[in-house]
Amino acid sequence: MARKKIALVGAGQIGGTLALLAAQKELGDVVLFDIAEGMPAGKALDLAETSPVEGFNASLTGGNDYSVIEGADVVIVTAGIPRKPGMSRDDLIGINSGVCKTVGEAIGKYAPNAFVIVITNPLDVMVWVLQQASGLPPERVVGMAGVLDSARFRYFLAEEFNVSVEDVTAFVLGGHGDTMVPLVRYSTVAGIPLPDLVKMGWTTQEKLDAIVQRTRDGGAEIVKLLKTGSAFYAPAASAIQMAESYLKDQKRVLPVAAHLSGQYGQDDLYVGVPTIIGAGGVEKIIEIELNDEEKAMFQNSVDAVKTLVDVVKKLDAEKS
Ligand code: A3D
Repeated sequence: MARKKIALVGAGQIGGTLALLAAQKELGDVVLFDIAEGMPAGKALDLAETSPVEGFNASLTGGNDYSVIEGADVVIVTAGIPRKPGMSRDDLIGINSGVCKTVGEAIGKYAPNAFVIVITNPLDVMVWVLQQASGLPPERVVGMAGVLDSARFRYFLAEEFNVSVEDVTAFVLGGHGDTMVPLVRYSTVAGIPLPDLVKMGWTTQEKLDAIVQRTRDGGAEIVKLLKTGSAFYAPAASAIQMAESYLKDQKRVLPVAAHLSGQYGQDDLYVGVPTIIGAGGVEKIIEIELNDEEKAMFQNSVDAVKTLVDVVKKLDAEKS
C-alpha cells in the first residue's frame, strides 16, 4: 500500500511539531508549505535528518509553491499569525481570514479529496471561511480546538486528583474562545462524574470552578509565559490525533469544530461539538442532552462565533 500524504500549510511552530509527530508515527509522507522563503524546505530537511536516529520511514519535503500539497490525503492548516500577549484570538481575524481564503482555494485546486483540519485562529470562523473557499464537503473540513481544550481540562483535573491523565475524560463544547463550555457533568475520573467526586470529598466546588476557568484561559496562560507566540506542542498533538482517526478509520469520539446543519438548533455554523471521526471525515455529530444552564452557556458561545462570522462577511463586503 502506498504511503498516505500529509500536507502542512504553515510551517511555523505548530507546523514543525506536526511534521515531527506525523513522521514519528509513520502516518505518511509529509510536505510542508509556507510563504517564508526556504523555511519549509529547511525545516523538512532538518526533520528528515532525524529519521535515521529516530528510526522512522517517512519522507519530509517542503516548498513555497502550493503545488507541493497536490493529492494530499490530509491537510492541516496553521497558516496565519498567532497571538501576542494582550491579544485575544479575535484580534487576528482581519489577517487570518484573508490567509484562510487563499489556503482554501489552493486546497480546492490541489487537494480536493483531502480531510482538512484547520488550526488557525479565531478557529471556528476560520474553518467556516476555509470550507467556503475550498468548495470541499463540510464533513471533510473541521477545526481543531476541542481535543486541545479537553486535554487541558483533563491535565488540570489529573493534577488536582493525583491520578493518571489516562483515567480522566473530559468534554469541552462550543467555540474556541473565552466562552468555551467545559462540561463538568460529562467529565469523569474512571467513569465517576465530577459532581460525584465533589460529593465524595475528592475536591471542592470552588476548586472545580477554578479548574474550569483555568481551562478557558489555558491558551492565554501559555501566551503570557512564552511572550513571543502561542502554544504549539499540545495543539499539534491534538490535530495529529484527529488526522490519525481519519487515516486509520479509528472512529474516535472527538470534540471538533464541525459544520452544523440543524444539530443543536444551529444552521451553517462551525462550532465545537462531539463527533465521530473516521474514513468518511465527520461521520456523525453527537447531540448530547444539555440542561438549561449548559444550553445557555453553549448559546452564549455560539453567539460569539456568529458575531465573528458577521465581521468576516462585513470585511468581505467592504473588499468587493
Ligand atoms: P507561527 O509559528 O507564526 O506559524 C504560522 C506560519 O504561517 C508562519 O510560518 C507564517 O510564515 C505562515 N504563514 C503566514 N501567512 C501565510 C500564508 N498566506 N500562507 C502560508 N503560510 C503562511 O504560528 P503557530 O504555528 O504558533 O500558530 C499558527 C496558528 O494556530 C495561529 O493562528 C494560532 O493562533 C493558531 N493556534 C490555534 C490553536 C487552537 O487551539 C485552535 C492553538 C494554538 C495556536
